[in-house]
Amino acid sequence: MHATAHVSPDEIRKGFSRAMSDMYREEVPLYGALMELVAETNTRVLDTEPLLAQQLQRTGEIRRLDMERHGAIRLGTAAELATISRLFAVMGMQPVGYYDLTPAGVPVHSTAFRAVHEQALQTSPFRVFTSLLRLELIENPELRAFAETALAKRSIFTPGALALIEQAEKDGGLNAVNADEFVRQALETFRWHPSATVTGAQYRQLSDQHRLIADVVAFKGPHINHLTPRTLDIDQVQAAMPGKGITPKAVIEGPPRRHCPILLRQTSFKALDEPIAFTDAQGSHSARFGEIEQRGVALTPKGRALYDSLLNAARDELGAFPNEGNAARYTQLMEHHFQAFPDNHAQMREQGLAYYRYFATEQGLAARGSAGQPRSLDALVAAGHIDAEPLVYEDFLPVSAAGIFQSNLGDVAQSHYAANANKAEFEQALGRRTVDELTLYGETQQRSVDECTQALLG
Ligand code: OOG
Ligand code: NI
Repeated sequence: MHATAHVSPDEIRKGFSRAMSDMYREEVPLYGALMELVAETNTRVLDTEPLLAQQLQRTGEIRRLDMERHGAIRLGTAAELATISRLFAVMGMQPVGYYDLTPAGVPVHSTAFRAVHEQALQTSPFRVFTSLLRLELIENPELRAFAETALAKRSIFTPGALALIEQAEKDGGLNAVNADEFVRQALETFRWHPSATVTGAQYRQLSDQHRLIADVVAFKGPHINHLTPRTLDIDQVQAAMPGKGITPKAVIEGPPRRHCPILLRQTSFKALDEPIAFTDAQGSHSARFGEIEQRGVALTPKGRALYDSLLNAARDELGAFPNEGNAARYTQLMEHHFQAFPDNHAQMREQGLAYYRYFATEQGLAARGSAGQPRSLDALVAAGHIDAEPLVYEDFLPVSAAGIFQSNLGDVAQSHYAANANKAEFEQALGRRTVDELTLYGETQQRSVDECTQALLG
């Protein structure tokens, strides 16, 4: 290999994801316990559900399952967001989707940085839910000015990281030595700092305005606040958590339990208060938490509209935010309303509710060129010449994210903001457009159709 050959961005992301997981496991021992629980559960599920194991084998997901995780950070300024976008680009991650969290009383809007091609996702599916604080939503002008000044003073990237980002942009990549150094330098941005940049009184003022504002403004950098492994059965993990000394939130976010999982189900647990040295006193802050997720098939616009309407109907009928007191009723209402969502892949596919990946079968390949070979996709699927496998959802859900934020910020003294989506402003801060996730799913599905056509009819 040539000495200056570039490491693929996918390999850099894979290395970074591993380094981040190691750092977080060291910082938050409960994360290690959760990882073990998820690994045990996944092994058991694969042993007892051969059809699921076969499906994950077919799509390749079985090989990425162990390394599959997402994290989350919260940034303070447009400049921070623009630079993190460049940092993630070195690892082949692009900002996908736009999420407005203001309806849930959280003063941020967000995107998810992730790989966008199925092959790149296969190498490393690592994603980071990235939020930008909306300082304009701080009502008190003095506090807003204080927050702006505090954020203007900090620099969340090491000089080494900034230099390597520039080098990667200039040269179109990084060699092996620089890629390793990049991972080390980039990791520093996500590290936890047990000391704050403000006084105890200033922290309280920020926190009284909103816990999230204190979490962003009072610290040197955007510490990673959770790292979430992917489980194949979230109900099993949720039930086993108390036995490991972990108390999960009352309800699992997302769709109800189904035979054929759709989108994303998530549950989280509150992290402990951690000691913080303010500039003038000792105190504490709770920011870091644990979360698990189960991923299902990605939905088309039609499927997503049905999901949103059923979720809204269940929540309207509940008449309150889901909590410990109404959790059982919420589950019941969700199961009831979601009866209107077909729970088998053949129907979901035929009704155009979900995305699929198509694979030519042995039988199909053997019949290639024969007289009776069907020509249309549906006929080839019906004849067993092509398998349709669910295309996994790679993104997040705004209502679920709001539930995760809220359970970890504490429900006390929640602020209320008018729904306030402003994608244009977010993209202005980001310095580029966000990628539309539905386009990505459509493209992956189409590529798989093209491959089948090539293999069977080409
Ligand atoms: C992000 C919360 C959202 C998810 O998985 O939906 C999230 C945060 O608390 O910063 O991580
Ligand atoms: Ni999360």
